[in-house]
Amino acid sequence: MPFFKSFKTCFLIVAFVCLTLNLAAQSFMMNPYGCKDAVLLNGRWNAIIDQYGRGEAKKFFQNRKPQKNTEFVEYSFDGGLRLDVPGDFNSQLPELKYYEGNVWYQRTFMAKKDTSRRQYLYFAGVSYEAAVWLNGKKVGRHEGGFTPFQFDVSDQLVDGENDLVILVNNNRRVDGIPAMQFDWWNYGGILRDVFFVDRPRVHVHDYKVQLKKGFEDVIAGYVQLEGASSPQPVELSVPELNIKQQLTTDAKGRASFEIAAKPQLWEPAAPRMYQVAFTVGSDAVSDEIGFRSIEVKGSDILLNGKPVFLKGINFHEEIPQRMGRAYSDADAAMILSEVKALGCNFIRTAHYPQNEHIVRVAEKMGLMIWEEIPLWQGIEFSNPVILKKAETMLREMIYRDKNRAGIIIWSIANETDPSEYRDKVLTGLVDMTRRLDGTRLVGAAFDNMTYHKDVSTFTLEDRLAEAVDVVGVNKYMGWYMPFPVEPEKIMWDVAVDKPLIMTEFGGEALYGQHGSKDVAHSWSEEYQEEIYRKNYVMFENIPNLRGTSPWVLFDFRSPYRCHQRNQEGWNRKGLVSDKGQRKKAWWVVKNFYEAR
Ligand code: GCB
Repeated sequence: MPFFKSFKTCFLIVAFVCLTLNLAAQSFMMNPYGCKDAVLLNGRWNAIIDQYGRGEAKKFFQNRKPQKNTEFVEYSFDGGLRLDVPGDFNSQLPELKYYEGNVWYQRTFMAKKDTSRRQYLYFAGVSYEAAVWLNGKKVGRHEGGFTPFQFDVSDQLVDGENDLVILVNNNRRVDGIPAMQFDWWNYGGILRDVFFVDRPRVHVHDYKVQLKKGFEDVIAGYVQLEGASSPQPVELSVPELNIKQQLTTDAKGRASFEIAAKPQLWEPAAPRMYQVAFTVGSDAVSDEIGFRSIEVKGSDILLNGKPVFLKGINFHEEIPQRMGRAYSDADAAMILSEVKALGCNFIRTAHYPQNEHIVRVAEKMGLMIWEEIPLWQGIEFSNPVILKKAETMLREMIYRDKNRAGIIIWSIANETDPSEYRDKVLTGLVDMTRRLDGTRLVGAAFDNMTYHKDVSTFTLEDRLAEAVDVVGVNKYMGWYMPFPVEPEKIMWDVAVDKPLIMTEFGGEALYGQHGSKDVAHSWSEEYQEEIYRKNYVMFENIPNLRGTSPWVLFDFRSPYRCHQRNQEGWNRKGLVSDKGQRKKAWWVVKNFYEAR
């Protein structure tokens, strides 16, 4: 059929174009935070709101100024809106609160043109799509709001003042990840740090330093140089372990190593970290790295060979009091101090890779981490573009955080419905995760359990559950599903040969609202408190329960939540209100964790 043929051809072309465009963002450097040649470009940037998306046709990226008397230019970055970077744009102006669309950002920065070096622009996270121009020339684009990307701009850079323009678009899209609907605010903008990095031509691009799988006394990994066309000497040092190792890279700039060492192992009670540095010529990058092992044995999770119960909590990358995205060390400290106060040793950074400040501060506080890509409900798995995008996001997440001892579980999805396409995509992602990093566990969160009334038992039939190491279960007993019988009578027969983590449970309450513990629509602290009490009773009947992670730490903003009196655009399942007040249920959770 000619139509089919041309449709197919057309589809292939579109897929190819999408792919090549995405490749414009190169593999990003490991850890600009530890690189002495990285300069932050954070601050107040000029901005233009481009609601109808006319800026590309009008060439905003040229940032032109009129050159003669007869000329005018119908846009200007100067003298108008200014936005903070990092930071979402929605929380910076009342009229941008609900905005989804194009925003142009512009700033200048000074640089020295030096062809003996390489210069990069590194973006820690822009939501959802970014296109970048330097001095009027396009350097590339990137899709996906929660992982870094970078461009080598050595060729476009000029001596002196450089003009940088970014087009950010946060429209939701059917073939996006996440897609058209999700239960959190669609914050757009340059959400995370931006760096200009000016490094020697030969420099450290990537490295991995972790315990060798199966050994607690061997540190293994690799270093990958950029710009090396012949073998190079690289020094690896870990002073507190008396390691000073001279490595020699191969013709491709790579050196692998295995070093006998006896590091004190990282664990929640003593999150020991070591200074690690790689030096090649005048280039150096340093990191703080912890060493630990994580594995599954039967239904147990073993941390450093010992069974561990994950006392967790979920949260979004949001500062509720500021009604905006979290982006700094100070934000991380605010969120995570509340996590620690609750008695947790585990967090689930729902539902996407959160910024590196959060991951690193959590790790230093001794928190184990479940990190997830934003494959959240409603994904069009039959669209082949989805697989490519998901693979890219997964690769970028694992790549960025592979040195973090705190990360123990890579999660590939949250609440997806089984289907031929979904099973194929997600089991493929499980395999890919294991190929990319065989040292951590693979998980996913499921909400498709079946309740069998006759035997008061939950089961789960899902091929994906068979594929993962750890099964996460989201079940809102007492909220979306009333308890059918007393909680102590409900049995769980879900993936019993594996560890099960109750990755989400809870219910909504408006802080300060009091009412009956038996009436859901009282939205009261008492009802929420009772939900937790009952769930903890039910949990006694989950033989393979190895962790719990209530939904959620703070009330968070969400367009899903339209109850004008009790929600007002907030998901009220927080144990803590948007103003930072602890609800009654907070204490029930705390007591549960203290007793463990
Ligand atoms: C879920 C989702 C989470 C929602 C939550 C809720 O199952 O995973 O993203 O926010 O339920 O509050 O309904």
